Amino acid sequence: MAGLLAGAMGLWGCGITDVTQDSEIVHPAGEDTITPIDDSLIVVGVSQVGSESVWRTANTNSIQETFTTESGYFLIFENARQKQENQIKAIRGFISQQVDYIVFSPITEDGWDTVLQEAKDAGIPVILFDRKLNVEDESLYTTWVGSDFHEEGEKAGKWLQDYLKKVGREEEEINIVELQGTAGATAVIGRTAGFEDVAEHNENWHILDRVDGEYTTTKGKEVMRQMLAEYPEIHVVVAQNDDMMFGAIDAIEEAGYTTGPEGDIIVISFDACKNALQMIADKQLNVDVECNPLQGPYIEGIIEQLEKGEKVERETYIKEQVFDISNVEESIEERTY
Ligand code: GYE
Repeated sequence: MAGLLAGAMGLWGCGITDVTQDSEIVHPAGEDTITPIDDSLIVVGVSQVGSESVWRTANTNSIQETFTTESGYFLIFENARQKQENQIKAIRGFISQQVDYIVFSPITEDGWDTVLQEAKDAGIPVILFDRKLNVEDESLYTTWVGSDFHEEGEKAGKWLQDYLKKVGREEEEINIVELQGTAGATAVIGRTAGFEDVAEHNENWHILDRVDGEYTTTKGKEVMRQMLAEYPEIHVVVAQNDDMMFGAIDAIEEAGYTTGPEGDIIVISFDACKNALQMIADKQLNVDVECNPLQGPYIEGIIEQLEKGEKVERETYIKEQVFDISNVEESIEERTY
């Protein structure tokens, strides 16, 4: 167990830790607050990507609700606010505090070798959740848990293929635009490639553009507006998360078009949060490929195994489904995020 102090001045170099409003340990700016780590608990340092989306908030909540003192954990939670340098800083902080486990979702895939070597040298196991990373030495992390993003992209493509057939449009020329999330993130790489694999087999599909919408509603709306101005005929919008989809549909409606099964533009989304599922029921959105953010219990399961000295799987994929008008009703009620 770690016997040091969480967020102690000096350990972090510049005085105030970069913590979130969601943080378990808060050090208000200017105050020399020190929260002692409880040695009897398992100390887990979590570096989260940010708070860009509904998905991310649900993911954070799941982690914070799992790693409680009642369950035997001392959680140090850091929000990197979309910056890799903040994640690296947080991980270095976890190392100097001698946490028992470093848990993080890498914002993008590259650039982790040095800091993870430092974690390895300190003997601290690294558990990745949600996104993956590229390192030369695979032993720099213990395990990963998250979604099969390539499969998610493929599911979106296959849904479109089946749908166009069903409505008798499989021979038509289909213009598609994609709104992508954070450049270099695993979810973007996988969803884009998975969709592309299906698109390749449909010669009448034309991917006109792929634009970075940063996974946010504001940016999603902005880039959708630009694409509507640039391309006279868009038949399908693929938004790589719900937040960008909300913004895109706003922009489409403001431009005088409609969306959904009875509308002008087919809209495909990812994540499947409650509001998006409701939009399927309301026939505003065609389909949503689920990405499950409730990963806290999976991470805890891995830590329990490691605590017992058991070998863990190198990768754990979470099961997910596809929602459209045919199956959405029964799932809206039980959705918690
Ligand atoms: O789809 C998006 C979030 O990495 C799976 O990041 C995650 C993605 C998710 O901000 O909403």
